[in-house]
Amino acid sequence: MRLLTLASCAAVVGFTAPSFAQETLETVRERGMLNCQVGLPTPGFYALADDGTWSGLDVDLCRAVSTAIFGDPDMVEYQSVTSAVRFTEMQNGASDMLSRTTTWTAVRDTQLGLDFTTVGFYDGQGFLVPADSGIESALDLVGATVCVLTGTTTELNLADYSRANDLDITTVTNENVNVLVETYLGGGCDAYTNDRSGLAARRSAFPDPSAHVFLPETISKEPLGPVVREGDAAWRDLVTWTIFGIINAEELGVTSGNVMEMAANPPNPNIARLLGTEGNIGEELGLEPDFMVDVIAAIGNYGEIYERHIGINTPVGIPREGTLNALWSEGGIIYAPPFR
Ligand SMILES: N[C@@H](CCC(=O)N[C@@H](CS)C(=O)NCC(=O)O)C(=O)O
Repeated sequence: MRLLTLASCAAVVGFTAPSFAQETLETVRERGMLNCQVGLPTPGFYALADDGTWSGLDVDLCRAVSTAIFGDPDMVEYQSVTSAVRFTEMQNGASDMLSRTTTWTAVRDTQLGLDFTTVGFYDGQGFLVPADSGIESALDLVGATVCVLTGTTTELNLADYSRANDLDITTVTNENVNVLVETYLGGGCDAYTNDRSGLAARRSAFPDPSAHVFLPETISKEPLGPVVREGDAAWRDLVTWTIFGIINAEELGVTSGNVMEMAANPPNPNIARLLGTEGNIGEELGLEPDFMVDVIAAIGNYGEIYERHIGINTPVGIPREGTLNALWSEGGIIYAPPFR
């Protein structure tokens, strides 16, 4: 553990040298592409179609940033790598941002030369078991084998939970989520654990989703959100405020359908500032004054994004109402500071 810490510190010294500082936006503009890191294709969050098109909630955050910069959601090169190497690919400069169901933790934020922007989805770790297994609670997993992805918070939480509850769980690990899911479906472990959203996403692509059920326990907090390199405050602001813009848009009732009309004739000062007809927030971020008009027209507001990719009318089917991921004004904790 000590060695690992030292290694990551060395990486920080090596990779957060001033060469990356304060120049990400310039680099992205010169390249003409945003390098946005996602995971191995996962329904709802970063799904890959046969024609090579990416889509999903996390993908839409890449597309939103691309639109904010270029006025075009498609100026993105998607970099799909395993969870185990995701932070290295940020540290070495390969990716400009990471948007892939990544949990904000103290160690990741303080020891890797990276910065979390904000939370795009509040999650927690759960367990999936075969419906005919007879297992009804995570506390029934005494002496069980559990499939878990390498290099994740999932792995660490599972170890804590097993120890705290004397479960003596044996882990079956792999860094490739596809191999892991095949192992679980082939009976190679008694349960599969991940963020509950990740379990819902995977289950939606199982041959028979209804043959697998969630156990009732949620054993951790997993606030998921995009990550940037430390040392470029302007870039961090750009990514963060693009996401805050999408959340504010939902709260203010601005949608992809009405944004043009609202921009032409803003019904109130909050909407005028969000859409750049008042104030200079866009310019301060190095963007056009009306960058949020383009973003909302191309991607929609937070609610539209959620319902399009993971909402109850999609195969992933994660309810929003009554959960942490509802807007704060509707009983959840999705909340963005104001555009002013
Ligand atoms: N949130 C955890 C787990 C991330 C994770 O495992 N994500 C799921 C999807 S929600 C997955 O299958 N990822 C595939 C991949 O990253 O390649 C973390 O940050 O360590």
